[in-house]
Amino acid sequence: MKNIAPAIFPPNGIGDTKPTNQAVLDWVHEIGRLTKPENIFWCDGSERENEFLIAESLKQNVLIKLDEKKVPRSYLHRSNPNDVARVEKVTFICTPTKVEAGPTNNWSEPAETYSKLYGLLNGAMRGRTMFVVPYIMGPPDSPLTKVGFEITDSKYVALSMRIMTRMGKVALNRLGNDPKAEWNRGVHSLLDVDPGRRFICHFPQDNTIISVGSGYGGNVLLSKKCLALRIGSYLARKQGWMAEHMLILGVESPEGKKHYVAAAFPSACGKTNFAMLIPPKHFKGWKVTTVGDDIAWMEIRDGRLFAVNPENGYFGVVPGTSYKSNPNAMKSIEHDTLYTNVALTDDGDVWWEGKDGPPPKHAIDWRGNDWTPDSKEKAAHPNSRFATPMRNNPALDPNVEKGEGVPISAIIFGGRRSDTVPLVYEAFDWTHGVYLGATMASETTAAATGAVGQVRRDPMAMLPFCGYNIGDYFRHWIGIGKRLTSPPLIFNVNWFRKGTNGKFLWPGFGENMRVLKWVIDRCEQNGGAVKSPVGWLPTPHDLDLDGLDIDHKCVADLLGIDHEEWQKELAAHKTFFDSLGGVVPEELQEQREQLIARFAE
Ligand code: GTP
Ligand code: SPV
Ligand code: MN
Repeated sequence: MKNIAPAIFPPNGIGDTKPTNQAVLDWVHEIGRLTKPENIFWCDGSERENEFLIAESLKQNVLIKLDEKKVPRSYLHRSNPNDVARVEKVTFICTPTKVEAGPTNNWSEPAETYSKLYGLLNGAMRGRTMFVVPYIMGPPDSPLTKVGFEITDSKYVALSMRIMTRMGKVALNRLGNDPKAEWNRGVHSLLDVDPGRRFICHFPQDNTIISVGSGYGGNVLLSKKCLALRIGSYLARKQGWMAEHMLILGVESPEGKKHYVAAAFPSACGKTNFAMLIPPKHFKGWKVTTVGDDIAWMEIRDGRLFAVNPENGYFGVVPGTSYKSNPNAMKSIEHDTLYTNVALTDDGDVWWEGKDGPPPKHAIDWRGNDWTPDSKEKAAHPNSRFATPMRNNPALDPNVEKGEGVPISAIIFGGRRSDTVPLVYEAFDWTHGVYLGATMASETTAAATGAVGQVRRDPMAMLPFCGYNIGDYFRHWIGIGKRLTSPPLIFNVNWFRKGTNGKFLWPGFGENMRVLKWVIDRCEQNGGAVKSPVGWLPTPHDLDLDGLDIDHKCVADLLGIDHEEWQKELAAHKTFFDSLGGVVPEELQEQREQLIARFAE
């Protein structure tokens, strides 16, 4: 069989920074004996190492260099067309009992799963280089920060990890020499990128992840969904903190008053865009800054919730990104960016559906085929992504490296709902807020394989990422609220409500500042609202809509609560809770009854 990842042979001084921690060395040698690589490459995160890996990747066609003037120091990678998104049906939580994984996860028995995976890994790296990637998640001096090691036979993974995490020596320093120190073991092999031999398995009790048969994003950058969310959420519950699928942004008023907000939207539902928002002209003097665009790790201090972004870069959705929709993202990806599955123009630039300007007359599509505007296929895959270091973001928050994190004033939940759910409303209290999160739903997107556009419940946007029993996860949320003396206010938003013409009612993107402003007003106790069965609702007058070209009817539709639609929604909440088979905490069942009662009033 063809070797899809041939070994590379670094000169002296590259790839030879061995860790000194004996536990790490023992584990690497164990995986080496199993996978039988040609050689071992110990990553240190240096510039020289990066240049060498890029040069070798170009030779092996793992990367294509983009035009140096158009997109400096940037590259295109094409993944296998059978391998373009997360695959939830082959993602497993391998806890000793099925109950620990709970009703929303695929479960498989740990010993059997290790044995199956070790079988697949046996000799899997023959003729390949095994990269050992040390990394930390979180700022170097944060109490929340975790150390991980990812073993991989993919150069694309090694290069992406350098962007997405703080990688190399910084991790070796943080780990030190204690053989009992806590660190995550991640093993990844492309195998032969066969969907039939693709598994992403998590062993929370062993702080271990094994991923085989994929070379794509969330399946293989084990720091991200696997460690920071699935294993992270498991550790968070055990250790009393939170690991959430949330962006973190800072919002500063013209008077200099600053709040931080965290928001959980499901995959490809607007976190990156919201985190990089540029306020419209009318909001002169207001400033929004990005702490993180995908993951928040939060802990309680002085009765408040503090958050850090464990990541070092953004792995963002490309299609739809333009100077009109998200200028900060566009500036972030103008240079030093690793693109996956976008189109390549004849002059060495990248292109995608929704980019500014006219489409190119000819391009090479994400599969590597000729493409013209008349082609039936999309030029860029709908889940094509950029990986770019967060330091590229012109709106990066100054406190992003702060070890203690930033204090969170509000938590926002939101999904992609064409009907039923209003633009914004506020929970009556923390437990009601947990109910909003627990019952949120969203239309599925291209971020995971499977049907797109189907409404499914996605509690706290964590359905694919909660590494343990969802009932215990809800209990953990309720428990956190009890420990907070100044809890964040909790909101729900929906940028995606549609009118009878099938068009979005709300302009979204930068205009979401208008909703964010109301959220901040509520935090400052000076925003108006009316009581509705679902929560505190702004009236059209409570939202600052000055300078926005939107008619009254649209605003009324956006804020409307249609009782018929909500009767269906209430039934869907019940169906969802029932489907979880008795794990839902009593507090949330009570919330559901209170909601029904409010509708009956
Ligand atoms: P993951 O990285 O998958 O977790 O996704 P994300 O939540 O960061 O999603 P992202 O911000 O990349 O948005 C994905 C899609 O939603 C893109 O196609 C955007 O154009 C679209 N989108 C984002 N914000 C808005 C908005 O306010 N309104 C509308 N209509 N679409 C939006
Ligand atoms: C998501 O799907 O929520 C992502 C992209 O953030 S991936 O890292 O591929 O999972
Ligand atoms: Mn995500």
